Amino acid sequence: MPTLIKSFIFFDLETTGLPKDNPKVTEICLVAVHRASLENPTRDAATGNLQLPRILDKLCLFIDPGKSLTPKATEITGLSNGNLAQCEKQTFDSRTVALIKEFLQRQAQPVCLVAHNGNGYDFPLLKTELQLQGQDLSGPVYCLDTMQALKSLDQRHSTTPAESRGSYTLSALYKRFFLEDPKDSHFAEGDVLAMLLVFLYKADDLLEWADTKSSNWAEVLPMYGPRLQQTV
Ligand code: DCM
Ligand code: MG
Repeated sequence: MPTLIKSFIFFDLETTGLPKDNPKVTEICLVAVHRASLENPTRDAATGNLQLPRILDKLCLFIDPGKSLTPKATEITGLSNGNLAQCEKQTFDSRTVALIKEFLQRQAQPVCLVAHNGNGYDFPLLKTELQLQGQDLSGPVYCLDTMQALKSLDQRHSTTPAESRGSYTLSALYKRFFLEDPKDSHFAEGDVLAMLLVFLYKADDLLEWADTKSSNWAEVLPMYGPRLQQTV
């Protein structure tokens, strides 16, 4: 069980496709927020609406995936092999790993990675990309899947099964809490900022969840291994 998490690294990956496609990353966005900003969220003076914290560190990178995007992935993300190549984006290489590791190490420790459906998608795929470079994150890094945590919290507070309350996709939760669609869905930064607002809406519960129930990055299994990598 972790000690008090100091920094929360909200992150999202856009990719070439679904897990069955052995996807590669096309875009990664990490937004680091100190615990203090989550404990004391700011609100718009006029409307009372939750605001994004003023102090956010961001690392957003576009990446040449080295394999074809599925038509669906291109449709929803607006990214293609063509536009990534035209902008001369680099592959997910050892320098990408170094940037991510430096970014994490810049934050107050310990850190917790936060991703929506992270256990099912983002954590295992990031693990695969790191392993393809023969690397891994160092130091204690915790993980929190906001989809799983919010489902379990609803379950804890009610006898109604979480599933019967409707969808737990990021856009469905955002709409439930803020009564409008999130901006820039399927853009990594858009998804991260929507997730951060969803987190802020349930911050007390989720902070406690992170401190007591987050899992350990070291235990994340890769989505697939180097031998299963397929290129274009
Ligand atoms: N994805 C997909 N088809 C979908 C949904 C997602 O191929 N119907 C892949 C491509 C996205 C990635 O998953 O870049 C991450 O999804 P999201 O944008 O929801 O974070
Ligand atoms: Mg996304």
